[in-house]
Amino acid sequence: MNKRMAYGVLLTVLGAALSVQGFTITQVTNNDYWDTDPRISGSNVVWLDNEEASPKNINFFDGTSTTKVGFGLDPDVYGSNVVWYNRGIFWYDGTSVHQLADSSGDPVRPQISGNYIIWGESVTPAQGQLMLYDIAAGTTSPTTFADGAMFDPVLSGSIIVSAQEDGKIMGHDPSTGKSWEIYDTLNNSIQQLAACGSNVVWSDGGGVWFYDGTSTTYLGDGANADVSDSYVVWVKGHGLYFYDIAAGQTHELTDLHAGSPRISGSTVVWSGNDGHDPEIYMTTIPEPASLLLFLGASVAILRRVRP
Ligand SMILES: [Ca+2]
Ligand SMILES: [Ca+2]
Repeated sequence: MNKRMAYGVLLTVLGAALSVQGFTITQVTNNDYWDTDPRISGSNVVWLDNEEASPKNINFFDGTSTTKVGFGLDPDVYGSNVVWYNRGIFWYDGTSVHQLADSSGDPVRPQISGNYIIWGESVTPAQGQLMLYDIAAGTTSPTTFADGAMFDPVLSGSIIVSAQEDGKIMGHDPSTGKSWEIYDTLNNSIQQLAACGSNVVWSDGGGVWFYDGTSTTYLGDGANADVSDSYVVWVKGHGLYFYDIAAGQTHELTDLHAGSPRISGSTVVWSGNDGHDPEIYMTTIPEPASLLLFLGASVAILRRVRP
């Protein structure tokens, strides 16, 4: 490689690095009614709309087209599976809809990930009961794994992560029945827990905290955080922020009245106001860490060809 070629490589990489600031944002919806509560799995997105007053439509976007799969609240998505609440718990398996629970247990907030669907039931009003549907086995059973009331249980892969009232964040593997302490926050006001692999985020009512399996980082003011294997996203004021875990850096993604961000890998979805009503937006965060590695390699090439 001659010197001119080496400079060419370097300039190309700098151009790519500069474009990191410019996100390509896709507007998934464009209408006159409210589109809210997005959830994402890969590039598949679900959300609610209030085109009809009530119940709300459950929309499923597969990256190309949108299908209305049901009516209700609290949608969640995993691959082409969708779950939601509508005086019971419903599951769309990509082809057909199944009812997993009726209204008798007062079920709430279904979630799906890996082999499981979970939801809460307030059979005993003082303490919620977590229910578990095993997709492979086709069975539903109550699951209890931690002392004290559980808050915001979430599914991460096939692991249930929840906060206890004493501030401990616990993990539970339904396939083995084993439970363990992930991290003791020493804080009894944990809200809005989210988890992905060994990454856990939560809000304490004032700001956003991130635990990577080893150490804890306070990310600053904000709420409604979500985490993937590479990034944390959250809302602060009217803006949407993300934290690049590998780089240890925080960036603003958009300041356009964004809310309810969710992330899968490096793809972020949120509900933002278009000036009239909320729409669903998504973007993929560029990968500055890998670009920097590439830039480092190019600088090394440049040094080598200098006399
Ligand atoms: Ca609109
Ligand atoms: Ca809309």
